[in-house]
Amino acid sequence: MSTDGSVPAPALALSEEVADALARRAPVVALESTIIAHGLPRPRNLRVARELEQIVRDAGAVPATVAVLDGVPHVGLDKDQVERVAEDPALRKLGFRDLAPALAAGASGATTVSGTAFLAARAGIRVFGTGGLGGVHRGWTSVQDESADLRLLAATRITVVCAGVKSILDVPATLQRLETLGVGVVGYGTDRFPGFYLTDSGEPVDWTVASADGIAAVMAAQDALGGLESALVVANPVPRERQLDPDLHDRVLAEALAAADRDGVTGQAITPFLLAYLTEHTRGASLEANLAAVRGNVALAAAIAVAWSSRAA
Ligand code: PSU
Ligand code: MN
Repeated sequence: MSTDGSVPAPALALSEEVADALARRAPVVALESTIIAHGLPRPRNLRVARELEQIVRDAGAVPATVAVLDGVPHVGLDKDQVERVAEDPALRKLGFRDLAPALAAGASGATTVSGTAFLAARAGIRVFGTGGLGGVHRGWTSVQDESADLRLLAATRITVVCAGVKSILDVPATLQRLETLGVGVVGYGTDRFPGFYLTDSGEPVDWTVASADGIAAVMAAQDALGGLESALVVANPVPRERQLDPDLHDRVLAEALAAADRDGVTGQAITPFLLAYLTEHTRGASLEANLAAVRGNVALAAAIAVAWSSRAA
């Protein structure tokens, strides 16, 4: 503690290549770690973590996977650290509000969309690629479970590329909340809001943008307008030939929700529970659709980061 009683801001540990890229204003893409640690089955998750970083590199950008390790917030992980995130069963799930207690306790955890978006923006990263956002859970009127992702994106100037919100959620209610919170939503090459495992959630989206340059233009307009430091959600559908069969989706999701209810699964555990249930009971088909969505999102995030950095040049 300094003499005036204030505590110095905890330093973000940037990987060397991320620090270097940010200093050169070269393209950087933030990646979350919860999807690796809690959203995908082992050992596939480690291969996916590496593959996502490679997709970013192949597009000419630098990957910045975010996690908290031994009380230190990391933006950009080395090989061993990526391995630890994928393999350490003790890693917690850290949303934005969990960061301070985790830092103070010297704890380790994977960051959700809210935790990742916060730390990435702190580091000066503008583009983030993920799977599906958290949102309003079904049955909200009795449990009031709304992901902290929404509140954080209302207050953080970052562009999040996702395949919509996870279809395990109440999608129309989540879209309403994004509207209330002032979070911009654009469909990438579509006027339909994607449904994570599904190409179309059944809901429309008001704005359609057709290129990475077009997204960068929206980001520049956000900055020129000023005002609330809200995010931009780029909703990028999984290709139709890679989506989960919609009938299978609806049937197994209904079973999953009933199982969660029966087992009393709530709070932070519910999202990983439902994702794992779907993977098991679709014999891996939901996992393949999930991965196809994430790969596409990360590739698009990298293209946007490249377009954004060439605008700044
Ligand atoms: N998208 C995926 N898999 C995931 C998640 C998103 O494809 O595991 C994670 C994200 O980290 C998101 C979190 O922030 O689920 C939301 O959890 P909750 O509903 O507890 O806020
Ligand atoms: Mn929740």
